[in-house]
Amino acid sequence: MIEIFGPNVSPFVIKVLAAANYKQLPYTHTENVSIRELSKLNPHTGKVPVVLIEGEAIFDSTLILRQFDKIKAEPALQSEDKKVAAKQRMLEDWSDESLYWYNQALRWAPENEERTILQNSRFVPLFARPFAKPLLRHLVGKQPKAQGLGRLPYKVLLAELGGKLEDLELLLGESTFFFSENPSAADFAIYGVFCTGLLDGVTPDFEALMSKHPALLKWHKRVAAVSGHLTSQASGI
Ligand SMILES: N[C@@H](CCC(=O)N[C@@H](CS)C(=O)NCC(=O)O)C(=O)O
Repeated sequence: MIEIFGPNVSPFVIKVLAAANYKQLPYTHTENVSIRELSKLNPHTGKVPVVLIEGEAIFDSTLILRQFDKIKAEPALQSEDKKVAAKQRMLEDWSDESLYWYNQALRWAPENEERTILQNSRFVPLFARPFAKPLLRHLVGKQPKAQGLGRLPYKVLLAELGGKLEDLELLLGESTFFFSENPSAADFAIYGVFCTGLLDGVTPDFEALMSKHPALLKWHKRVAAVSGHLTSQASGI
């Protein structure tokens, strides 16, 4: 039994759900997890997603996907070709540890912050809703500034993110998925970030940047199709 915890607005939760769907693993999904529940489920990082597999808690989307492959080998979430698999792992990590922060910096920039807070308020318990704004700013909003990208002037941030999308389009080239004809953990990681960027009209500038990359939009639809995942709900397209 696989139990997935974490909200659909998190790129890492989307990554895990999409991968589970692609592998046709049966699971349950609980979107709302209180901070108290989360600290019990995942005392190590206190982050989502966290997944219970036969009662054992696994945290971090990368480790979760690796576990999925152990439970069910096919279809695999990385290539059989070792060199291709190495590139896929690098790209997955870059998406999780770098691309994610461009998106977070964008979401929490003054230009988008109100919409981000509105989108996230539903995860704040009712009794704390009046304090949703300072609470979310404190818990999540300050992170991109601590990481660094949140300190870039908005225009510079947009230009840099635009450059990353151009690079991704070049890396994808004529291939169906990144470095392969089959999707891997790298595709699901980037897919998660794009879904969040395109969700609920929170970051219209991300949508504008994406519209300049029809090949990436087509790829995004391909990943949505193979994972049967959230096509209308989270992909925003
Ligand atoms: N490397 C982790 C990152 C998980 C992560 O940063 N999750 C965010 C939500 S998108 C979170 O839980 N943030 C709350 C916090 O940092 O306390 C993964 O791949 O699962």
